[in-house]
Amino acid sequence: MIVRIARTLPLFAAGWLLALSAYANEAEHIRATQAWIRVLPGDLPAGGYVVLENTGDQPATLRSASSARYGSVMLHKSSSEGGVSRMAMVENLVIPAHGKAELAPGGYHLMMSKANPPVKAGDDVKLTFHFSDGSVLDTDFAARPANATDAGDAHAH
Ligand SMILES: [Cu+2]
Repeated sequence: MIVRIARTLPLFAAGWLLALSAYANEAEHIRATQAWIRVLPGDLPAGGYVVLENTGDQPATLRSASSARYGSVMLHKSSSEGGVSRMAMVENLVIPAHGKAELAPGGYHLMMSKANPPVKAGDDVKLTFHFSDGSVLDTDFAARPANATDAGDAHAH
């Protein structure tokens, strides 16, 4: 009996650890590129844009983002209906296996406000993405001026 328990327990523990590590790794498979922020004048919220690429065999679900620099970071989606543009909060953004999700002007974006200290064009701002399994991914965003339409040369490597 003792022998049987001794043999079973390590196997059980190993299987449990394997399952846990296979599960808690959404962020490991995500590559963030072309990360930039459009800084608007005054207290207007800034838009955050990035391409999230999933190199894994499982979909990854982005739940939220945060930053030490901004008091508030929200995941939004813009849409336009009959010439009227709207924004809605997004609970989840799924990045398909071997696919990507693009956060770009006019679509999904991060909406960031309450910057402290204020963010100006040329700054690098760290944001953290939070995935549904609790894993996180830190990404540096290049702050660009209000008239910018893409990541520019700053993070085009
Ligand atoms: Cu928004």
